[in-house]
Amino acid sequence: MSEETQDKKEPKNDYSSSNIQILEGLEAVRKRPGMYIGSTDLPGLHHLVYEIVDNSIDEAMAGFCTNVVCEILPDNIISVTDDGRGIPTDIHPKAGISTVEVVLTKLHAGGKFGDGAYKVSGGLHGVGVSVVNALSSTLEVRVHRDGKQHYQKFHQGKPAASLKMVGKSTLRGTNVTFKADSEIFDNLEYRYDTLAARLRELAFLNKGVKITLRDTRTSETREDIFQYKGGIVEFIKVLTENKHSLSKKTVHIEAEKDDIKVEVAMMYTDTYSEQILTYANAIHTREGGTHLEGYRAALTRAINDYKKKLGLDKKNDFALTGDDVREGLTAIISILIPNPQFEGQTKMKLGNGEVKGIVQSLVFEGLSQFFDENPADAKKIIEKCMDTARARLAAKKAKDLVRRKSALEGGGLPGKLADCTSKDAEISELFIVEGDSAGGSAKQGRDRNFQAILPLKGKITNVEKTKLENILGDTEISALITAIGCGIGSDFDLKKLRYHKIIIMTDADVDGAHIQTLLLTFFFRHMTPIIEHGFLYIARPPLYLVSSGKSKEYAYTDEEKDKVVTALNDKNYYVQRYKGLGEMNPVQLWETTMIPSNRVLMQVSMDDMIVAEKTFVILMGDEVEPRRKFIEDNAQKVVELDI
Ligand code: 1YM
Repeated sequence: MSEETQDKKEPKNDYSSSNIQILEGLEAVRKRPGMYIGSTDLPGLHHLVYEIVDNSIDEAMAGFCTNVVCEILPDNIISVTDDGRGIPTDIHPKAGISTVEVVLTKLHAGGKFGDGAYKVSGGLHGVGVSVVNALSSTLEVRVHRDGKQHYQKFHQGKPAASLKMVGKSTLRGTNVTFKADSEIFDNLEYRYDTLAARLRELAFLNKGVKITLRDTRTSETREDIFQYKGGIVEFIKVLTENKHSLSKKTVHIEAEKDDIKVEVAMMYTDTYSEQILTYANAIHTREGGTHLEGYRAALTRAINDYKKKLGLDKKNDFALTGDDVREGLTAIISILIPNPQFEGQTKMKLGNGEVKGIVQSLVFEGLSQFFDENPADAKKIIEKCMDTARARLAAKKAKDLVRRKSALEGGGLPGKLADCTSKDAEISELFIVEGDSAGGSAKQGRDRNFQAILPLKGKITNVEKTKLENILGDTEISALITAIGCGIGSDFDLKKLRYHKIIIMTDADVDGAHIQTLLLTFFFRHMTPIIEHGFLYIARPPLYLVSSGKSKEYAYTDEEKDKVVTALNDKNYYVQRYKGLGEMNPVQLWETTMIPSNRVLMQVSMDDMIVAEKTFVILMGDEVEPRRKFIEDNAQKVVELDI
């Protein structure tokens, strides 16, 4: 190792106030908050917390901080504390105010910009704490540094007074406490699980850093501590927990080239899906990008090369494709790059062109080395990939060409689909209805201008246990794929989506719940973007009809039914419990479950990909014990479905 690289690894306090560039004021942020934090709904609100936490994580990555505590206090006040160096308190030579005030009031102020170092974590847009300050009704900062404690308070981003020394301190670090401004955000109610998912992810990506999340909004304090000494290798362990791993060892590659740091951890399991999570500067690049491209290319090449090396090429004369080498793969790719460029529809795709080649060569070297050093594991991996390839080739031969045309290439629409007249996807809705009889009612009851009905007969294939090629053999699933219009697998194209609301409508009984889960598993595994974009919904048909004399009222929950009955104040009432959709006539189904002005729809979301992935593996995979435990733990929540 050269002197120079050693120098870089050693944490060094090289801060000098004059490094900070001052850009513009904060008025712009309050005028157009969406430009800076994406939105002013819940994701935007949570983004404020991530911006502050990112500062602490940057400090941890620089080697000066090991503890980050994030608290949700009563009244939805957020407090973030770290044990880093503390934001510098001296007077900034150019601005004539304290550096703390510069950091909190000037856009893009920060020693890390423009000086060649990484902005290691960075948020959705990496906008900085001044944006949080601008969008907070009050924000307080406390800095413990050089034996002193400093304090400053702000309102809507403007200092109430200048930074003051308020006492001595034996501590070191920064605390920021803020309340988001209700003039900007409609809803200030933070979701614990949303914050927990992101903080846990940050803890995996920044190995060793201890991140505590605490919620004291209610008398029952909730707390989680996230700390992973093994970093993304531990992340892989968690992701593959309920699956059968193919090898003992997790592949782990860590390397650097041209100032770009690349870390990869990966493991094969005997499942049929792939799960590759990619990050650039700790931002989850959901749409992939150049790092993913480089990784994929390296993986295919390294595996084919090693197959050749084992002499397996002569016997089986076929090359493994990208799909062959990714089946059953769980992988995390995390890169650090000085100037990340985010592109794509949601700015979640890494665009830096130079990254592809760098990731490709580093991963290729790392993988080849792993195979050489772990020949037993390597052999298992190659054999698994060759099995996949054989299955693919066999399926290809056997595949019914006609079905392929209709399911994959968008031929005619399925016969049992009652399509809507509108061709405008934005207003069109597809109801996936359990059973032909309910399907019939839905067809009669619907508004055919914008509502399409697809009845499903019985249960669809459990896709968790089935290869894609075989899934297409399920006529119900291929009708669904054709109706939706986007194709599937590598052909999937969201632009071809025919309905912006896809609504699952099943009976409120055990079978209905099962069909719902099978459908959710299918969408999660094979049409993830539909869920990510919020196009998937679950209809909530009423559970009861309470009638008394001429009055009829529907109730969607037990509590609602009790309320209705109490409100009636009449002994002569009758409660009908709907067991299935089929018990409702077309008008009732329309009035209660389909008419937009009256119906209850639950939007399917996946805040936490990791929890979602795990839940589907547990519910639909082949391990019985975790499923039993899950159902036991969650029985309370599904009791309503089981009557
Ligand atoms: C709860 C939020 O902001 N911690 C934090 C911020 C900084 C430092 C340490 C820091 C950085 C540097 C030098 C440097 C920041 N400093 C700046 C700036 N926690 C939180 N902890 N000394 C201290 O990067 O060189 C911006 S952030 F610009 F002043 F250096």
